[in-house]
Amino acid sequence: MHPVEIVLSPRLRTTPYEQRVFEQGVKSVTIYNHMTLPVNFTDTEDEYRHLCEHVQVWDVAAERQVEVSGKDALELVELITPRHIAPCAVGQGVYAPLADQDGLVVNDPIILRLAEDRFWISIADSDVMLWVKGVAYGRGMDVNVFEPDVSPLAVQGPRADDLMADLVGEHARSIKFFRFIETTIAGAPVVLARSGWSGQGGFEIYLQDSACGLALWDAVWQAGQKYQIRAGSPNLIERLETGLKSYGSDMTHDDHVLECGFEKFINLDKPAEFMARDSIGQFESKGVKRRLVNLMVENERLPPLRSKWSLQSAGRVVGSASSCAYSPKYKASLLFAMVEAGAAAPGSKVELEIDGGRYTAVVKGDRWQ
Ligand code: THG
Repeated sequence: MHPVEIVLSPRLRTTPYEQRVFEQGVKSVTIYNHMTLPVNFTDTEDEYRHLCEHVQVWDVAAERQVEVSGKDALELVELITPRHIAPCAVGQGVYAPLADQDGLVVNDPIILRLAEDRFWISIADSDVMLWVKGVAYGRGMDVNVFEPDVSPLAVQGPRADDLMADLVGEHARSIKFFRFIETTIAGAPVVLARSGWSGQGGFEIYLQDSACGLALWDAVWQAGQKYQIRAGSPNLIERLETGLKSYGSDMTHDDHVLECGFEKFINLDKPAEFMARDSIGQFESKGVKRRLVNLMVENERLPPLRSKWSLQSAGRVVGSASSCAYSPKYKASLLFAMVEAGAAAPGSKVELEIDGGRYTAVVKGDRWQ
């Protein structure tokens, strides 16, 4: 396949950082929540090595916020996720799958609590706001549901703490994982959280005024000079090594929350009503038919994956793989795949055929052991 250009037009939203992203020589973007999301500046492996050693700034404005505020805000947020949200403190975020009345995954956002009755649902790639507005209307709830002018900029990598301490002060170091503070950077109002889509540590700066995008980028860039900062983006190799699943690829609205490994983010006995309760209860007693698993093909560098790869066992299709990258750390191709429960136990083997080559993949545990 030759490279094909995506035509950027007003139908695809811009980000407040786009000018700097282009100046830094972005080579490829994808479309996420109807907005550009950078993919590569050099190449995935080069960017992976840099991310694991230094610090990068990522334009992740495409991780849009759906704000839910008003008297019934908590009740509405509880209704759309099987995770218990009430214990989440103001100034905290929680990773919480959204699930509909069939238990199917609508999205896998971080939910941030800005006030007792005000939340941001920081979404992956699906049209969450339309669904949430529909639920709120159907229930006659007293809430406001809208997309605020908020654009996250991630600072990720082992030097992120040093950079952020230089930029906003030493107190940045004491922000705990998935906690946030409200502050200003370069005059821009921001929410500063310790979070981000890598296992390398770092922060997400939720810019609350898109007119300040370039000023914010420039301030981060300036502070990053002594730490060899580069422009980057969520990295395919790093996220496979860390086990971060991507909604739309690794799980979709065709998949049940219990099939996607969300058990630890589900509180079936939470006191609040939630839409997926009955479905999850039934699935739990019947047992799931499929599971999202880690697969490893040792010593092979499999090609990039355009559409899902079919997986077989004993001549029968038992699932499909949705993400793949070669990991320098494990000297193996790592994959995420949805497979039949019978083929999902660590140590199980499945076969895949790519461009005439046949490979054996082994199911691995959560941390690739
Ligand atoms: N940042 C923000 N919004 C986002 C993402 C993000 N929205 C979409 C997408 N990414 C949401 N998905 C995830 C998935 C995992 C994590 C964060 C966002 C994550 N998980 C930790 C882990 O797996 O170790 C911790 C989970 C926990 O214990 O709560 O960080 O990146 N703003």
